[in-house]
Amino acid sequence: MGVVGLAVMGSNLARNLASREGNTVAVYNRTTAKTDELVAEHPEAGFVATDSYVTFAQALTRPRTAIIMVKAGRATDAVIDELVHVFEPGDIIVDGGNSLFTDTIRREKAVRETGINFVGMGVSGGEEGALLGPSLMPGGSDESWVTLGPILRSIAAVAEGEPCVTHIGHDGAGHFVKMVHNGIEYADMQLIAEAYDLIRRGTGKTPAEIADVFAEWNRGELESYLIEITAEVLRQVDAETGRPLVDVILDQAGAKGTGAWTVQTALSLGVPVSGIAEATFARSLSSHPEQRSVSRELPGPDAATAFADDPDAFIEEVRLALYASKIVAYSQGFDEIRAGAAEYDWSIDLGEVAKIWRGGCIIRAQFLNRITDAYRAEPDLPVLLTAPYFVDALTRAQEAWRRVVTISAQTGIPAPAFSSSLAYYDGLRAERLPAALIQGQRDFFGAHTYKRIDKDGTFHTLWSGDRTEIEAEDTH
Ligand code: 2AM
Repeated sequence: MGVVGLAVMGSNLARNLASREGNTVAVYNRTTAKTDELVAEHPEAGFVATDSYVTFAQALTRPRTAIIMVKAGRATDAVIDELVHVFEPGDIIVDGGNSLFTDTIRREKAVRETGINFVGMGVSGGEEGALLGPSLMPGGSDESWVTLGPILRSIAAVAEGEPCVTHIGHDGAGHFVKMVHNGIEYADMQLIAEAYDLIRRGTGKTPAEIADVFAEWNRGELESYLIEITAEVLRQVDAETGRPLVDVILDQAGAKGTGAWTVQTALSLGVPVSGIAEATFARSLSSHPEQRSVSRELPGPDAATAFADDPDAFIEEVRLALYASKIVAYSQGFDEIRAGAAEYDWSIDLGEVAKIWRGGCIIRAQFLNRITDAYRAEPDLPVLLTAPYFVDALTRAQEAWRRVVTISAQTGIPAPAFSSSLAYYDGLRAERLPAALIQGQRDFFGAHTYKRIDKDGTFHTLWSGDRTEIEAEDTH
């Protein structure tokens, strides 16, 4: 098999492939110096270096399998164009980059015409995951999965004895699921960040002390890679200033765009992923120093520090609020996958998706087993958080969750993901929503009509006439 694109992710994935019994890996990179460097640095890998697409194709046994690991976008199209010329029907081109799923749908369709298989594959786990075992989310045809399955199983992370890879669904399904994975990751990170901020300002604890809190949490139901690394980051001391590193890092969060894709797609699908959206917007807000500097004098409560009377009790409430909000974020993310599958005609096993996220990837956590269990018990579960396990957890957490959101509002410590998750939860629970009033307003200004709770049909009130109600055509 072969790998095209030898930046860090591609190099590491190639080394991972080469380290498996029986594999010989051909490598190609546009800039040949990088290929030579990789091959020289890793003689143990036994790479076959190639310096053109023709020699790359010649080096592969058929059906040829090439994994492309280049920058998503135009570079991916450029490489596919080249490979299509040197590959033959039955060969497989895998795009392991962070491609937008609609690009993958387009590319799969175009490549299929040539008889070559195209597989868009989400790869999660960063550089280390690529080297030691990532979580893999391949889409593409059933035919390509027959060849790819064993290869991918051999290089994927292993969680509880099972490789973290499954055939997600056709064409763009793999990249879609990877996209939502990243959106959930944004939400998870934001929630952890809000918890840290509330604890720091609420208890006056130092980052190192809060690191201990997270390390402790990592032994309970919040156990996850993100909680684990949070403790590591908080414990880190800056060598230059001797201050906690977190205090010298500029507080403007970057983003590569997958969170925004998740939210944009959710908007198109009509899925309320409010936790993911708040997390994405929170990064945007942080990254506008010019707006933040002119806003610093806006009125608010005096910045209270160490306001928690009982720090340990407060920390426990924050933990519960974090857990509840996390359940909401995952529930929303799975809702988006369910809606995407319906829209694009993919058959996606949601329980399997949770399973392959247990290892290798950034959101890996024990917690994902509960999601798998929930979908095993009820594959058509309409709202993940209504599964019995999550209802139990939310029942335990909800009072604390409300108190933490209240404290956030009262003290002026922003907790957008905590509060919007709670609002979503209460929206779902509501017996009646003010959506009825919105329907009334829409009917008033645009004759958009409404339905009634007590009889079938579609109605319109003659607002500018005598305000009697008439039966109307259904125009939405
Ligand atoms: P390079 O080393 O020649 O720049 C990440 O940037 C990877 O994508 C690198 O391996 C890079 O190759 C590759 N890449 C970027 N644009 C490319 C293109 N248009 N064609 C082929 N590879 C490209």
